[in-house]
Amino acid sequence: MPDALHIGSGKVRELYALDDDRLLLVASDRLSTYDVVLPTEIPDKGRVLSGLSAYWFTRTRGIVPNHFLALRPDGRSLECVRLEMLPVEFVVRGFLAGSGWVDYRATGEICGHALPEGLRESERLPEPIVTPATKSDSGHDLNIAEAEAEALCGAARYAAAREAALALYATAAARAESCGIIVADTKFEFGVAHDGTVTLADEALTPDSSRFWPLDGYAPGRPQPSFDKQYARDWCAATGWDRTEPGPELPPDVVAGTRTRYVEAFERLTTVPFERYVADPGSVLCD
Ligand code: Q0Z
Repeated sequence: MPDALHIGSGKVRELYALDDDRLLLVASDRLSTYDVVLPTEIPDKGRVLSGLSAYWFTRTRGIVPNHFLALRPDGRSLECVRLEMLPVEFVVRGFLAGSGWVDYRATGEICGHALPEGLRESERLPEPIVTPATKSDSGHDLNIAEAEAEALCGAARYAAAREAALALYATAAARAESCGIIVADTKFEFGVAHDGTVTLADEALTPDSSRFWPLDGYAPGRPQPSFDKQYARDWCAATGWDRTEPGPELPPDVVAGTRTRYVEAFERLTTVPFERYVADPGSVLCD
């Protein structure tokens, strides 16, 4: 990236400054499971995630403004508006999974949302809820109460982001379900533009920022397989790996199976053949 200054690294993404007002988000082909980045890459994973994010950004502009400016010809880099980020992640949960299930089993609620008794693991919630989280020092997400998130963001900004998150989830989850994919939960990040507008940022509605489950075979009362990562995760678990660094190298068939599932999610959601996207990344955009 000769023309850009590297300003941050995520587990599987890199962030560059293009100038004072614009950033470049680059999605690598790295895969993280059980919080460990595996030594083997999944070819095209970064393109799948960038293409999906760009697809959702152009289709949800009418719900909330977002930071997306352009998709680069490599299909894995997004130019975006530099914002002042809100210090809170907006997790929307439509189903009971992950830390939501853990908290519900322990306390009967999630982030202060009282829920009916007797819900089963992976069950659809009566209605989607927002469960804000902050990044703890260890790098893990820490669920917080909505009142706490409101204090961290400011009440007006919190309300705007919260409403946008719920509306985005409703639109995207309905679309995904019609494509055979359950969006069990998803994480949004928002920032504030120069003029004060609360703006959707980061990646949106990708398999890395969401829990995607196959609708086919969905049954509450047990954990659901991840639409995209399950092959790799199952294979890692079967090796007896203790989930500490370094993770195991994936064999070629597991790499290929995992890639196929990422590409399948992309094609089901966007209806764009992945090969067309590679040749012309603009094919996922609208307007
Ligand atoms: C996103 C992250 C990544 C490491 C900062 N539009 C924006 N304006 C200002 N800041 C950000 C954004 Cl998206 C921003 N992150 C998350 C992404 C690598 C960290 F690719 N951090």
